[in-house]
Amino acid sequence: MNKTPIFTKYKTGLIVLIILIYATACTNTTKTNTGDKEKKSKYLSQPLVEHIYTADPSAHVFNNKLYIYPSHDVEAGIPENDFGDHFDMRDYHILSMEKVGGKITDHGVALAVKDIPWAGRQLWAPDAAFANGKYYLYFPLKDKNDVFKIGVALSDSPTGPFTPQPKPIAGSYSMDPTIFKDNDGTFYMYFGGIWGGQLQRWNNNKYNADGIEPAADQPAVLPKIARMNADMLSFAEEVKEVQILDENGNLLLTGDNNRRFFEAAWMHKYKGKYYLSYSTGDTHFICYAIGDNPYGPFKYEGVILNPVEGWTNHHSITQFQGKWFLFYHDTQLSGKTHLRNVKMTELKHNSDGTIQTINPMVE
Ligand code: FUB
Repeated sequence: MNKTPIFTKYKTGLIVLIILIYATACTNTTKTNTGDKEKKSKYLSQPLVEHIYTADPSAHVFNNKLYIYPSHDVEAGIPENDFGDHFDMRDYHILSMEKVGGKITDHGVALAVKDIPWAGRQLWAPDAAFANGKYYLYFPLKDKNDVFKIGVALSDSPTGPFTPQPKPIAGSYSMDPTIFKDNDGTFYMYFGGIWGGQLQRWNNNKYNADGIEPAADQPAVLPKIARMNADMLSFAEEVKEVQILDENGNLLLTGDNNRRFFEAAWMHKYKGKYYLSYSTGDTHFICYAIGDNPYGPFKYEGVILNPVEGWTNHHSITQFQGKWFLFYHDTQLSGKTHLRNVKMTELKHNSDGTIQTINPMVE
């Protein structure tokens, strides 16, 4: 009887099998890569950094370099609710870049909750300014009574570390501060946000823990403004409301969810006009309204950014190296509302001063 060893007997078959297994494995790898590529190509732009979660990008150019002041999202394990408890951020990291598309540097922890004397919890969307030879970081934070106030911290460097003032800015409340410098050198702070941002609790600058939004057919809660003192640490005037009007000159109503202010105010100036942009929150648009001075009134004009992946939509607009850019976030990396990633894309003004609407998804 022929005693050919089993390997020799089935040698050719085995080799063919091994080749087939290897080929299948390679095909699967290629498929995964193509899938990733396809997934990425759905988005208009890609996350600026991937090593940490970042959101609410406020961008500024200081000394010809672009600095982004974002929230630093973390997994706090807190269930999602309408108060935003799941956004339990503890510190800020500042990002910078020398040119569009270039290397992005994370400058590490610039300010942490544990170093803020009046801190309760939740470091939300910050903004920054340069004045008096110093950099000022403005941040919203709940105090020890769980009421949002706005704090300020100082540094000699745009990237910190920042030293917080012992108390919040007197007269400040709610969240999402943005600092705008007009051509005459005057700084203004816009702020406020409803629901978890607690703005509905404030009426005529007085706090009522039970305050709610007006009825749907009544004028909506409005964002707030205050001129800054030269020290950049205090308001120079009583906080005022910023009116946003419809095409007939009437205040936008609470029930006009596609257009009324929710949170994330930003101000930019273009050809002498003042552009107030903001998020509509539960309808997820970034829209804008135009006025003739920093206080408004502002007339609603349209949508800058359609809804992104994730519940929140939050942005800033800055000119850098001759072009205008929109900075925004979505949840491309995590698929989770509270773990976001910042992005940027070019923003274009039309010749009539309107802004071209941006779609964050390509398909
Ligand atoms: O990041 C926390 C909050 O989510 C911000 O303050 C809001 O504008 C929204 O983006």
